[in-house]
Amino acid sequence: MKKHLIPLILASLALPSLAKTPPPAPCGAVPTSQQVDWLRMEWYAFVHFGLNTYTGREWGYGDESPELFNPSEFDANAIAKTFREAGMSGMIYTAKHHDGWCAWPTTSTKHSIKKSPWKKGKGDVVKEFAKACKNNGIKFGVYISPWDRNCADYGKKGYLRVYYKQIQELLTMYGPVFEIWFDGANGGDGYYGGARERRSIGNDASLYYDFPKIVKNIRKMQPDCIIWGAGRHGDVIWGGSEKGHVKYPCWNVINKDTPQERWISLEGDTPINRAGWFWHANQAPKVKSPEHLMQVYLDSVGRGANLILNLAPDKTGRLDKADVESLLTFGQMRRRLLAKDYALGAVATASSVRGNDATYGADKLTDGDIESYWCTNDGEKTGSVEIKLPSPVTFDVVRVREQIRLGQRVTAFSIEAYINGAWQEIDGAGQTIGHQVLRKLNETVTTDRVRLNIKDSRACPCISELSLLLMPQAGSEATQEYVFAYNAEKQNWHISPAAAAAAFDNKAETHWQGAINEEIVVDMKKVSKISSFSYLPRQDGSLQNMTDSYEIGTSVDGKNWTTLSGEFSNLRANPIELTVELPHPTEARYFRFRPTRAIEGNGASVAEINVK
Ligand code: FUL
Repeated sequence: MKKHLIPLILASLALPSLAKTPPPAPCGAVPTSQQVDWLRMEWYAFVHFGLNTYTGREWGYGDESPELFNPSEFDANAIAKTFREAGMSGMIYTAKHHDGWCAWPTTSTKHSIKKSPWKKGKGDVVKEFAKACKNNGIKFGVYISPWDRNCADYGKKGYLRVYYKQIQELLTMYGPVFEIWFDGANGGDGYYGGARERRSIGNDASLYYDFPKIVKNIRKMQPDCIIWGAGRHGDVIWGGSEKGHVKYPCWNVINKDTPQERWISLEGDTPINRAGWFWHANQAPKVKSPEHLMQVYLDSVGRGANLILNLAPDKTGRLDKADVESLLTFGQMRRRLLAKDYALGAVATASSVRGNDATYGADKLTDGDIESYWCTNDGEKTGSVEIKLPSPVTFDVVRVREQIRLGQRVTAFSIEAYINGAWQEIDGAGQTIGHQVLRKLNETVTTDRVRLNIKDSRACPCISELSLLLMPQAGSEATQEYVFAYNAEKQNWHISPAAAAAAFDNKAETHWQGAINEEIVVDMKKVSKISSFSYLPRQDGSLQNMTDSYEIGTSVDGKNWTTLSGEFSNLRANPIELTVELPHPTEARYFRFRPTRAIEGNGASVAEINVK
């Protein structure tokens, strides 16, 4: 019998062995034991490393030469060790990104590492990472892009054989894979074996790839592997933004409150560096600060989801120093946050205990055991627990956990503290709990009495832990959201049309709004050598008229132009500043920028353009 097919039996694992009163029936969908184990992993690394590392692109077109991949210092063990030191529980490697190049010696395509000079074509990055993870005691997972801009058969039936083969190789050649990632980006322009055209697979990617079949096969090959995406046929879905945050309230179920309700958890994903998922030249100033990472952690793991944080090796194969520094500092902050639970062992009393049975007593909240839980009688959807400490403690984060093996139940809760002789609400906005919530308070609280109020629940609440934690002091301020890759001296430039000045004002929050194909022409007033452009898309959260394809021209005299065109990749999910390297440094006094396509709508927009 397959483990993931018997959630009811799993739920019964939560049945306390000596209980006189039976536990409550599961409420709605319950997670498989694999999903529970996965949620306990909390956070792990993403590693984007492939041909894009060498081209500076976020999405390869599919025509890049495999010859580009030749890291001189790649050391998978050093990378896995860094992740372990940071406290991460695993890593997922982009074995194949949208450009179709395979980082293992696959038999499915010629577009692979076999054609790369690294280790004379005998290298295997997947193998090295899998081994390094094992040696360092962290789990290994793979990302394998369904979209393949290299394969001539992409969009046709033939590609599916290639793709299924690739999945099979990754899941049978490298030992246990804890998570397999099926990116949602699909179809569009590409090389496609030389056709250089736009291909679409229709609105429902599941129909083309046949995700139900893929999921079935994965269960056979690796029953414990968590499946990300796969058109919601898997175990986990995207958190909804590439900033790493998941929305709150955070339900780990889809089709909630219907007979089709199914447990699917969320994963927040984000790169540690604002430059993008792959490594980019001079990205150090764009690293997110440890304090910023802590906020992302609170907004993902602290909402009952997991966090996957990307670190991109550079052209040599090493992690970027600034990225590692921030990662390790955040890792220490997280360790210190979780190191001491001030509520542990506290005396606890509840408004009501299921069947007056000590098995479900209030003290289960403070016993440090994630499986035991306090629970009320069937039909009692509200209730409270007060904890009393021997002496006052100071905290500013409250962690609450539900016994999710019995389903996700709570919909509203609040926390109170007894301060100066009266109960005061210190958090009145709690909604869902799930595996865990980390509720950061506005200020520190010192008290010896805390109360958790369950204000509403889908069924009698089953709470396994209430912890009081203290956030370590931040070393520096959270970094500002936008740091430009570089700043050109723009004050003397003549910009036409004049309204386009908003794209040259050094302000990320303003943008020029124009039409597709409407040209912005800039006279920089003197001739200089230009080697790259950077483009920041509108930052107000709207995709309307967001330019994602361009033509750029440079000129010495304003009459004769050299032009270059291309796409700005992945802006729908991650609207960050992207740079365009010119083929070689070029003398120019004038440049022009022509938006040629928008993600949505018929207009164009630009928040900022810089040249270097
Ligand atoms: C996205 C991709 O298109 C990005 O390139 C990146 O791999 C990210 C994790 O997922 O959808």
